[in-house]
Amino acid sequence: MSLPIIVVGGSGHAKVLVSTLLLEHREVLGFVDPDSSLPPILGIRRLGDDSELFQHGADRIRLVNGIGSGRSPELRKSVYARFRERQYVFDAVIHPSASIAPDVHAGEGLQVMAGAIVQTGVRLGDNVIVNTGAVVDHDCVLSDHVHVAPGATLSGCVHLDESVHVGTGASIIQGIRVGMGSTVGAGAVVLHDVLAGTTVVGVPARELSTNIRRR
Ligand code: JB3
Repeated sequence: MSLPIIVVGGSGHAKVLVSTLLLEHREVLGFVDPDSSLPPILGIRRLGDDSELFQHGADRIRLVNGIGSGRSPELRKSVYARFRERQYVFDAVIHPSASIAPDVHAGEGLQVMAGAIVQTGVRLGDNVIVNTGAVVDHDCVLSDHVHVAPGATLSGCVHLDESVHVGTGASIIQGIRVGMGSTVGAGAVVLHDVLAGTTVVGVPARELSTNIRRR
């Protein structure tokens, strides 16, 4: 039997998740968010801030990470780490219209939104988002805390290191590696490997900035 859920965060990303959870007839107790002005989400109310969570034992509830990676990818990762340290478990949220090959290996707290496709041989780390209508083709590797935004396409054998953000509608050709913490801008077409800590934009994608010092 599945345990009731509390969603961490109460804005846009949380709304999409709550919508899917309700579609799947999951019991959602509420959401926690420091912003007390937030209205209910599809009838699901704010319970309080994160301290409210600790009223519920880690063995009694499951969490869903409702923080996207829009403004700060680090926030989503730090919220995940903070609650995992205290033994809370994050449930997966998979929209029923998503297509996921049976041999896909997924870590904890996977989120796959409506219409997304995850092909055979793919390996997904913890706290990964494959957002609405994104395509992750065969044998890709998505490390922990990766976000593939709506409509982005990864061809076969693409490797995204930890905390990579692939922007809306971006495309990455087969066999490319994107280094840790890098960002691929919306609509970019990536034809070459991307070093860690780098932002690439455009068609074909070129480096916009990097936080890595090179000689
Ligand atoms: O593009 C799409 C389809 N979705 C975007 C998603 C991936 O990322 C979406 O449009 C947004 O760009 C973004 O969604 P998110 O994270 O819902 O956006 P934002 O409006 O920035 O909301 C973050 C929420 O996290 C706010 O309500 C904050 O108050 C809340 N928050 C910040 N720190 C926190 C904490 N909530 C909790 N529980 N704990 C915190 O420490």
